[in-house]
Amino acid sequence: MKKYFNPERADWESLLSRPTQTVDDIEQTVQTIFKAVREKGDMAVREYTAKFDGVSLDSTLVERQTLAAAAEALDDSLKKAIQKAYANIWKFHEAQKTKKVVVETSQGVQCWQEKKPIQKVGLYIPGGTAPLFSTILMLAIPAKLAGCSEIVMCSPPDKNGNLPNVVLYTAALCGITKVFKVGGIQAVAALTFGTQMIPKVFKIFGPGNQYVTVAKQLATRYGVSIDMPAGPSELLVMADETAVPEFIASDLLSQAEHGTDSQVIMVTTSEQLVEEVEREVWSQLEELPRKEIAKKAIANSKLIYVPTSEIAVALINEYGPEHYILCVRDEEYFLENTYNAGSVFIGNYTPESAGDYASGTNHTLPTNGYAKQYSGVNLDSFLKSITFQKISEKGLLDLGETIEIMAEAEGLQAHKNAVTLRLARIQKSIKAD
Ligand code: HSO
Ligand code: ZN
Repeated sequence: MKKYFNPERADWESLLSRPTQTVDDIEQTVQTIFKAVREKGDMAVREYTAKFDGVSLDSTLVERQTLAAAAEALDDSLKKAIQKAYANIWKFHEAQKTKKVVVETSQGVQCWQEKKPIQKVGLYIPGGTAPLFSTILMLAIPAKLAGCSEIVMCSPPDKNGNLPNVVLYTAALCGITKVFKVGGIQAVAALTFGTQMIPKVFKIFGPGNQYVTVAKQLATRYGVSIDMPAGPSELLVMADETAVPEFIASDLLSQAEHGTDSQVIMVTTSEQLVEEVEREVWSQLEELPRKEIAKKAIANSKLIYVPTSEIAVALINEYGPEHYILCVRDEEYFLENTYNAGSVFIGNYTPESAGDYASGTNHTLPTNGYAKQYSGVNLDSFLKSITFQKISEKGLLDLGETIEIMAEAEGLQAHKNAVTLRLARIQKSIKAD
């Protein structure tokens, strides 16, 4: 672990920098696959599935019976856990519904704003050694609550052409009916253009490796939007002498085990904690099944001592962590003054794992400093706000001149006419009465 004691401000930028990822070589591959899927549809999707996932599939669609049967293959304890997480995530996201905003801005001028669902959404769930089925809950539940009418899920098949039962069970529980055994760039391309089997969607959600990330970026050039630019997992723990070193170490390792490129940082105002946490990390690491992965991330991790809370908060705001754990006496000070973080976990008994799985908040969050301008996935990610207005004759009589003057000043005569013609008719009918 790298240790820093009261680093100079001038060094913060390099201290907090994330490793840059090279995308140039990936982009060429992504372009080729997009072109093939656009031109040949499912045939290309199946070809790339054979090439990258090593399995030839007649159909990429998971049959309804297969979805329904997955429940039988799972332990009751796992199903109960998923259901409990489901209930909490549902509750928290349901509470994010807002009422429509109705305002009469001036007499006879009614304006309102109402949210409508994005009709078609695509959810990407990565595969690999440990598929994160919890992400299905995080994406499908708000999609359902928002009222999206087509929710399509894509996830890469294993060598036998299957998806794990827990993935199928969770998808079925969330009411996803179209699940495709397609992963990687070809999945994102299929969701972007649509194939004979896979519907084209309006927005694509979900994490993925570098290939998926670049593919999602390319999708935006074809008019499909995406949840956010994704990057490796991050955690920043802010701790003072009230923090428990073992707990901090366990939290740092929980993110480190995601991948060798995970970013974990502790900022502390207690010099002593630096040594204590380091010792704990190495001892807990030895026991982890994924220690080889975690070790690499831990080797790049940083333990930073700063003398005051003011300096700590400035540093945290400059970094903008995806996950932010706060184990300090003066919680209020940090909560009030931290502006840049994806999701905040407060107190010694709030591990980040709670938000990753089951407390109710979403775990799809901005990384790479995007917490400065992006929110994590939430109910609004699946909605659009539409504005409406209805103006009465009286309303236009009152507002018309304002519009005419402004249109004239912008040199847009047709805009002005659209008002003038109507005002003339209203005035004529007043005279006739
Ligand atoms: N911490 C991950 C989400 C996750 N963790 C899923 C476990 N399963 C990114 O926020
Ligand atoms: Zn996690």
